[in-house]
Formats: sequence, C-alpha cells, structure tokens
Amino acid sequence: MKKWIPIASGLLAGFVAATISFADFSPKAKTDTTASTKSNAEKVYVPFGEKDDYYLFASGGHSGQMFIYGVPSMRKIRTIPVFSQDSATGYGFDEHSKKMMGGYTWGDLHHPAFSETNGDYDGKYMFATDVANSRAAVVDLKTFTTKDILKVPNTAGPHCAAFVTENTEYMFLPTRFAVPLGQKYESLDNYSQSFRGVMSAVTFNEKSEKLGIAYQVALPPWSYDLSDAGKKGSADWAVMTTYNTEEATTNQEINASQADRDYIVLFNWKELEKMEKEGKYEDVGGQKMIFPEKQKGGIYLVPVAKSPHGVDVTPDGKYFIASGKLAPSMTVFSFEKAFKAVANKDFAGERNGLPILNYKSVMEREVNPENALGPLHTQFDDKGMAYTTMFISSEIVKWNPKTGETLDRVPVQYSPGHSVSAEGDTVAPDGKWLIALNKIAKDTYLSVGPSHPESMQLIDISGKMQVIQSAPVDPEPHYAQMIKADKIKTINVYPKDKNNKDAVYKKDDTKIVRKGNEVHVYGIAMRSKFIFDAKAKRPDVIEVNEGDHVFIHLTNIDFDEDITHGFAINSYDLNMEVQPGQTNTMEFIANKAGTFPLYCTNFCSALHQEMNGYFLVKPK
Ligand code: CUK
Ligand code: CUA
Repeated sequence: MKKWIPIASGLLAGFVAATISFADFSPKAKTDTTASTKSNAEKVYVPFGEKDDYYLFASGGHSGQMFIYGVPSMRKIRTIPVFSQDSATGYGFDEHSKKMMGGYTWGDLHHPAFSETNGDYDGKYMFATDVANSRAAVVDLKTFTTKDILKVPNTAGPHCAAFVTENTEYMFLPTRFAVPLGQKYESLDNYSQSFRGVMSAVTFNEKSEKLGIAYQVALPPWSYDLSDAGKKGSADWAVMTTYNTEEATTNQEINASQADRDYIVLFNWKELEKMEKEGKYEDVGGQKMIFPEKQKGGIYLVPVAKSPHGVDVTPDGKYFIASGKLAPSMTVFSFEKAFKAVANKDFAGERNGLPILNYKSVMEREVNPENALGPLHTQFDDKGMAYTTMFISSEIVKWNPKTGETLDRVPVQYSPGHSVSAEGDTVAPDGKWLIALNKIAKDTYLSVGPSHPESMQLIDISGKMQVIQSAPVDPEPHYAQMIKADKIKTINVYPKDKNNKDAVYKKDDTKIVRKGNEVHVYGIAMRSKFIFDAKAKRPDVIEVNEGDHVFIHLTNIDFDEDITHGFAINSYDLNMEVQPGQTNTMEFIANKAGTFPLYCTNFCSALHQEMNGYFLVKPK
C-alpha cells in the first residue's frame, strides 16, 4: 500500500501537467528566486486526501447560479442554485425554494460578495444580485444553500452590486437600467423627466436570515455600472460608475458613448441613513425613496473619462480607481482630496441637482500602460499593488497605484472581464493567486461545437506573473470572490428542529392526514426506504384522489454526513432533496389520475435502487 501512493501520485502529477494549456515548464521558471521552487504542475496539484487552500465563489451569470471551485487545483466542487431552478438538488421544486424564487425560473447573477466583519470576509454569508429579474439573494455558508431572495421593487437590473460595507451594514444595489418609478408605462419621449436609476440599500438580518430594504435613492436616469464600498478612513462612503449620462433611449452603442466624460457617483451612506431616520423621503410603492436633488449633501458626482466600467477601492481605503473601458486609462482618485472638495464646496457645477466635484481637485493620477486597451476591473495584492484586466488587449496589467508605474503584465486567453485575487476585496488581501475570468477561451479545451466554454486562468502572482492552470466554467463568469478555506465552517448534518411542525423523526410518528381535498403526508426517508405511514399495509405508498392538493413533508432521519435522499414522482415533473437531518416539503395538485412510481433520486446506499414506492391517484 505504501508503495502504491507515490507511484499513483506521480502518475497523476504527470496527467495534470499534460492537461495544463499555458504552463511554462522552462528551467527559467524554476530558477526564479522570488517564486516558489515548485514546478507549475506541483503548485496546482492537490494530492488525494489533501484539500485546496481557498474557495472560489464564481458568478454563474445567466445560469443564475454560483459555482464553487477549489484553488489552486481549480477543481469545481459544487453549484449552488440561487436564482434558477436546479433539478439536481430539487431547488425551485420544493415549497421553500419555489416561494423564494417568487415565480421566476431564472436569473442573471453577476456579482457575489461575502459578508464582512471589520472589512474582512467573515465566512458567514454570500450575497448576490440578479440583473434579469431584479432580485437579491443571500447564501448561508454553513450549508451552501440559498437562505433568502428579495424582489427589489422600483428597480430594473441591479447589476453592480453586490458590494457590502465593512460590517455588512448594507449591500447597495444600483441598477443598470433606468425605469419610471414603479415601472409604470411611460413614453420614452419623457425619459429625462420620468425615468430614474434607483439605488437600494439592502439590509440583512442575521437572526431571521431575511433580506430587507432600508431605503432607496432616486438617482438621475443613467446606467449605474460597478461599485465598491469604502474601507477604513473611507468606510462611510461608497462609489459607483455611471454611463449613458447622455440619456440615450435608443442605439446606446453609439448614443451612450458621445460625451467625453461620465461620472463616478460618490455617496456617504451614513448621511443617507440619517435622511432616512429623519423622514426625508417619499413613499414610492411602499418604499422610502430619497430624492437627492431635494436634499442637501450626501451624494456627489466625480467626472471621469467616458463610459467607465469598474471602480475599485484600494485595500487601505485611500483611493478609488476607475477603469476606462472606452478610454485606455485607469484614473486614481483620492478619497482625502474628495472629502476636502466636499468640505470646501469645490464644485464645477451640477447635473440633475447633484454637485459635480472639480476633477482636478479629486484626481490623483491618470495611468496609461502602453498599448493596454479596454481596462475593466482592478484587484489588489498584499502589497497594495493593482491588477487591472484589459478586455481588448487581453491581458492583466500589474501596476502601482501610488506611482502609476507599470510593473508586470501577462497575456490571458482571451478577453478577461473581471479578475479576482485571494481575499482581494478585504482590507488585507493575501497576494499569491489571481484568477482571470475570461469571456472567450477559444481553442483552450476539446471542441464542443461552435460555442466554446469560458475559462478561468489561475495566475501565480508571488513573483513574476505566470498563468499556471486553467479551468472551464459554465456561462458566465463575471465576478468572483476568493476566501481562505479555513474561514468557512460548514455543518455536517441539519440539527433536529423541534419547532418545525412538518418534521417527523420517528417511524411511529409518520402519518397521512386528509383535510377536505388537502392531503398532508408526514413521512421519513432513511436508508433504504420511504415511510409515509408506518401503520399502513404498505407504508411506502401514497394514495390520493384526482384533483387533491397534496403536501409531502419529508424528513431525512439519517443523521449521517453525506447521506442525502431525493424524492421524485415519475411523470409528475417533481423532484426534491432532503439532506441529512433536513425536512423539505413538496406541494402540488394531483391532476393526473393513474399509477406513478416514486423513487429516491440520490444514490444513498447499496439498496438505493430499492428505495421506491407508489403514488396512486384514483380517477374522479
Ligand atoms: S460586469 Cu461582467 S465583466 Cu456584470 Cu462586473 Cu464587468
Ligand atoms: Cu435514498 Cu437513494
């Protein structure tokens, strides 16, 4: 046995090496004294029995889900269903998740953000937003399941968030699309007067595990793109980029790119909070809507080169960096200078009632790395150095925000949107790893037809930047966050819940209760059978009448790690999952008469195949 392990791991290492697409195996890499002396294959190889150092939580874009990878191996570990149905876990089929999804079947998840304590990821929750159907969600990291989803009224396309403040006071959700308040019908001829880009201050109550809205802000009818919360000295502030300040209502490709300058919206959320407390808002569809043009202060515009995309706050909280998108430059702004300009009313005019700060007074430096095109997003390492993705020149550029000097650059395949560094949005990033989230991975993997998978490339940033591994990813990686693995504390089984009246933990407590045409089944799943009514002649059979309203409450009484059961009824298009100790409910109308086998969908024991029964529906 002892002999077998080194041989097998040697073989595996060889296999890993053979599958790396962009690795550099030259001896030069090995003699680089600043980098580790390990080969690239060894750096990403996690032997069987060992675990990765980091979790990567990647946005699933229009898949609506979140993808979990291990770093540095770049192995995909799990999909967490968030905004879209997922039959593998029964998400969106069982009662609880169906209700959470609010009638929608899909979402477009762009920006995941961890909950924070003192500006550091605390490993408790993950937040995300849905551009497609204007929702926000929270995922519990004890179970890697979605806990709550909130439909955000008065808004269309909360894109740029989620980003959270230093102690998770708020998650701000500015929107990509302007709409009339309440999303009522309105002619586009009245766009400038009647449309607004609404930002919502979303809160999270840890006790009830529910999301809520503290207040909303009716901003001008522009597109709000990316944003970031301040840190340390700038912790009370937040920034977001805008485009289409031209207020184009058609052919945005051209019409929204006319003006040489758009803005960064700089706001003080403590002041907005004060306005809310003092009742300085109007009721719009049951929400507290602040109209900033009627208030004094709190929100300022900072001019920036046309149509910027990302804006990112440095780990020390001193600067915010806008990426040009259409302008080939990154602009570094100083919070300190901005605060001074605010205090001195150093304004260059106003737009839509919002004061514009003097560009020269706030700008620290413009950075134009040679031939670098299409800057989108910036991340940071442990030394405060910046890494900006260049969508058009398809590379990552490392530079010093304090001097503007270009330090290093590495090509990626191809067209990176975001990148993510280890613990990158905290006040103390880790360095070590950066992952480029590429939109186009042409010819990286075996062909799967005309549309190729997207890719994530792992870059070792401990010395000279080197791409050392890549992993395919389902559509579509926008942002991701990377957290130290030991910060996440998962549970092994769901604890018994005495207050859950749907839960049954003993065979003798199982029963089928009829109230009029409602049928409630209180059953258990265990290796390797279902028991719906222990006293019945056939305990694993459910019999109802056509048209009955059926509730199946199922508890998995295998309090044993990883013994998950599923529950599906043949031809009824239903499936749900019960994890160890969990109780779940399926609700439906028995609208088809007949004989329908029911079975466990999740392989749970050698007798999994025997874990079935019948669902009988007597015709009317
Ligand atoms: S956006 Cu996708 S590359 Cu939604 Cu963060 Cu910039
Ligand atoms: Cu239970 Cu398979």
